[in-house]
Amino acid sequence: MSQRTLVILKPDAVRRNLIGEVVGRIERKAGWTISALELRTLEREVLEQHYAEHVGKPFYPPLMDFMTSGPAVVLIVEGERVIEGVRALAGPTDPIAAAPGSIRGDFGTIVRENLIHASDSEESAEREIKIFFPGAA
Ligand code: RTP
Ligand code: MG
Repeated sequence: MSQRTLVILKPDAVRRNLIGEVVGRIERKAGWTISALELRTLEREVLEQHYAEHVGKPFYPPLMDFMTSGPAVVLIVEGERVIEGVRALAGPTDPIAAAPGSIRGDFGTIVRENLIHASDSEESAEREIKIFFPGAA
């Protein structure tokens, strides 16, 4: 089942020069294609839409500060079961709980600075793609 997903390499991944490492892992999966890719400093208004479900949570204000702290890389990736697949490559939210071999497990230690976002469902993917790439409907 071909799908599309919205992926963000968070500002920690860009600061630590891990763009190639992370994009490389995605590219090496058979049959997946990057159909959009942009380096950009995310605006608060855009992130407020993206993280609407987390408004009011204690981690929301520091998350917004972190996500606007420098450039990020935003991508659309397409391919077979790519939604579940990129989340499997990323590993669980907490990098210490993430297995070595996963992106978060290999490179992260801090829950907030966990390197990557990937849509968690088809509905989320379509919603998030519209937020970050309004022209890619
Ligand atoms: P994501 O949406 O980024 O793929 O991550 P997720 O589903 O694994 O995690 P979620 O619960 O949706 O949280 C979104 C992002 O907020 C930061 N976070 N900080 N307790 C904390 O300090 C905390 N909890 C979450 C992380 O950057 C997480 O990816
Ligand atoms: Mg999430």
